Amino acid sequence: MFDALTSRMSRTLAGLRSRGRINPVDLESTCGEIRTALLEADVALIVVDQLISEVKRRGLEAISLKQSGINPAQQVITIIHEEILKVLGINSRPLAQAKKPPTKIMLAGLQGSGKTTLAGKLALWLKEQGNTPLLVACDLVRPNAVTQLQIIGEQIGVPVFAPEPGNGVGNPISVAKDGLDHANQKLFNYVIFDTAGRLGVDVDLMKEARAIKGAITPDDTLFVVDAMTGQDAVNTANAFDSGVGIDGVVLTKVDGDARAGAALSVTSVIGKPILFLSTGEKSSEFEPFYPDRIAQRILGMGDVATLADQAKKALDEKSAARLEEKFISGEDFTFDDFLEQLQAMKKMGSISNLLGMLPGMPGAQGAQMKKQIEAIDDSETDRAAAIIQSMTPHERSNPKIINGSRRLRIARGSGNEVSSVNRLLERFAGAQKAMKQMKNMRPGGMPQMPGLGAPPAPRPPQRSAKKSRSGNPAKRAQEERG
Ligand SMILES: Nc1nc2c(ncn2[C@@H]2O[C@H](COP(=O)(O)OP(=O)(O)OP(=O)(O)O)[C@@H](O)[C@H]2O)c(=O)[nH]1
Ligand SMILES: [Mg+2]
Repeated sequence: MFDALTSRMSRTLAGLRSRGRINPVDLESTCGEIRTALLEADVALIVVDQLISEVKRRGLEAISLKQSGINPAQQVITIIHEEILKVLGINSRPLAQAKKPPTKIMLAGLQGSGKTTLAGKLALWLKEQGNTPLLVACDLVRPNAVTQLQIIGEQIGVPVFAPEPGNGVGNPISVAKDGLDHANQKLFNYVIFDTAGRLGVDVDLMKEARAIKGAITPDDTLFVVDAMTGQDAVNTANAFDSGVGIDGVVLTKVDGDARAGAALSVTSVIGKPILFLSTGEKSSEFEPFYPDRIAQRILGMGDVATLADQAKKALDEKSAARLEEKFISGEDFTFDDFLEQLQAMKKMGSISNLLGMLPGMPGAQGAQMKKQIEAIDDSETDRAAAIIQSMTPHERSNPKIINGSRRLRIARGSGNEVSSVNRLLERFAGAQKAMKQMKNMRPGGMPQMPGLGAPPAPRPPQRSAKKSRSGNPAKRAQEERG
């Protein structure tokens, strides 16, 4: 996510950090580098120019003031951070909540922007917080759109209101109204309306979306935009804002190699906040948008707060406490614990997404670490889980008994080669050893993020996670969580 931008920005900041003293010429060249980085990431020109002129103005002021005890280069870094935060954080706010439930949320956007996927993600996120969401299928244009939402609803365990054949077919407005009536009757506290998209902005699309909006009067109308759209994102957002009226923005597909800058400018150009990021195809790959965390990510400072949130969510408190107890009492780390960690990691999302949230490490060391982590692909996690699931409970808690014939049985049972089983056993032995060493190093201290603490992400992520926890972002995370 924002990879190219992040790496250029962190290089510029690293150069600045190494200086301490800077003069107006240095400031000028730093601003030039930032400007290029932002423009290459597709951030809208008007946004870039405004940001650069503010950084210059405030930077020059900081240089000329020469406050004793304050490092001017560091001050400029702070200014850059604040100015990026200003761009990302315009009118920042959480999702609307109606005084009188249900809260009505309408999704609008171009075809394929990720509305239906997002409807599911949003519903799951709300449900996990103890709400009772209802999904309403108002896309009657694309064949299968209703079925797609029904399948998603089934997967996440959220009811879907859809038109009965012959009832409301062809009329999304009456489906929306009926869906809302249903939510009122059955006391759902959130209703999410998925609407149809079109290839380009067109009159029919706007008319239909406006009519649905008029019928249900949403508390939040969210414009869903694909981060890969490029410069057109700003124009489309403008068209939807004047045609339908939007309250907030959701960026989807930010997991791609997208430069994403255009989408990031949307909020600045139309003055509406970004509320969520959609970061993958899985229902769990979704995050509320915290401008501060994203600004840190873009500047290569990592986003340990989001990482910690996801770890907490993935490894429920009970199992975390149980693991900690085991760890302290010196009990052996078993394959059952290992499996639980693997599953927690899976719930946290793909390795490459997690990677983007770790603070950047400069130079060759950072590049090497990144390569090692990337080598652990998600399919390997699935394979490891399948192998462990083919072991008997006795084998899982006593891995030492897994001899040659057992290895063969486990390999066959899980549809793998014996060599894969051998590799996993080796990795497991390494994890067990690492747990023992960690226990000796930090008596009574379970790593905060056990899901990341052991293989299949072997040692490098362990080190980096630890490093980042002691740094500023973690403190911030604690403060944010209260
Ligand atoms: N990688 C990635 N893919 C996504 C994301 N969100 C959605 N997709 C994929 O994008 C495609 C389109 O998603 P939909 O949710 O059907 O998009 P839509 O806006 O509802 O499309 P229409 O109903 O045709 O207007 C699907 O293949 C999704 O799996 C995301 O955050 N990351
Ligand atoms: Mg759809």
